[in-house]
Amino acid sequence: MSRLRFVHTADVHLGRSGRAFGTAAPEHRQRLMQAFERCLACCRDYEAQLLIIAGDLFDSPRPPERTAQRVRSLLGDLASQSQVVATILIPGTHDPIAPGSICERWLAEGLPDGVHLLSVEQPTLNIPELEVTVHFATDPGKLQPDPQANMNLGLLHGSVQIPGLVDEDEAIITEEQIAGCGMDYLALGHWHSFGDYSQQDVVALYPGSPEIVGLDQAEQGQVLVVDLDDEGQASWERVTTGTLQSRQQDLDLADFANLEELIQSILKLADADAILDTRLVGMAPEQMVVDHDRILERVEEQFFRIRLTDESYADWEEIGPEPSGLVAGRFRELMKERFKAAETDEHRQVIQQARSLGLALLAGKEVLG
Ligand SMILES: [Mn+2]
Repeated sequence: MSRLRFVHTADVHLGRSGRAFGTAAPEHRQRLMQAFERCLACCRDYEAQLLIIAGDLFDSPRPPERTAQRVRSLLGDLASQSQVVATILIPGTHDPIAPGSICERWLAEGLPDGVHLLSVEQPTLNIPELEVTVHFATDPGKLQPDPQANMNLGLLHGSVQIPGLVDEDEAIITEEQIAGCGMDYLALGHWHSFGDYSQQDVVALYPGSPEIVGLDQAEQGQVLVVDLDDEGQASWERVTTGTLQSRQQDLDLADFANLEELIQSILKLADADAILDTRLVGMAPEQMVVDHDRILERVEEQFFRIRLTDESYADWEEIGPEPSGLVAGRFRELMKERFKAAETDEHRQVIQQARSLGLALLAGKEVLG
């Protein structure tokens, strides 16, 4: 019985402009590259014979030249520094083979020994040392196993069809196509989180990105180390390659006497590797001005990235009857009317902030700066 060990990654998105990461975008690009390097280290550490990159290695068809050069030389070094016999690349949705693209250039120039970019023109590659044939297809229905090969691996970049969840117009891979593709293993790319879509005796996995690519990803970046034998038995390990961690924290404003206490409690969560999603909930103390810019200014450097969502509210009924003769009382009444007339949450929040600000001003507090 022969056995193959390979590393499967996809969706590395090197060179990403990462606008969602704001000022952390350049550091995010570095983290993506570091995760890719950890993926290569994983090939060495686990003595993998094959490295598979199932599309979107780059974030765009024309990544920064320095990024492309670095990848090329890292992949070239891999063969001499590890047991990896072949590295297999396919184009993805972000890095298609298009005029002027890096993929087109690499096809024209040729790649280092042992590095292969599959294309529609050259969709299959037999690797005699491993008795493996690898296949690329844009249409999963067109995958055809090589009967001479001991093992067949398919590489696809697209979405598995999940009724109600996946748009019809995305590249769709159906369960029937997976079940009937004749491959021993389908190396999927496109989705940024791990997913197991195996059907019958076909193992079909998304490894997810080796590092968190977007703010909505909950899992840490990882790659797959897969063992496959020639009887079609597969086992795999998910190896962490990413350093970023996504976290969520609800903060109930009723727990804080003032803005400073709220800021201090966010600072207690400080973590340079965290993408923190903070949700402000509950009832704000009457005179707390929830000034988002001021909070972010104080805390944002302590995190890789922090997001603030404000879902807090004012419990108007708890305030009770107000003396109508006083300016503050009249102000409260006016704001209450407006709050009740407001039609959107956004509007209600603006009113609530205006109310807190107004009350603080009327109480003679310093609220600006
Ligand atoms: Mn992708």
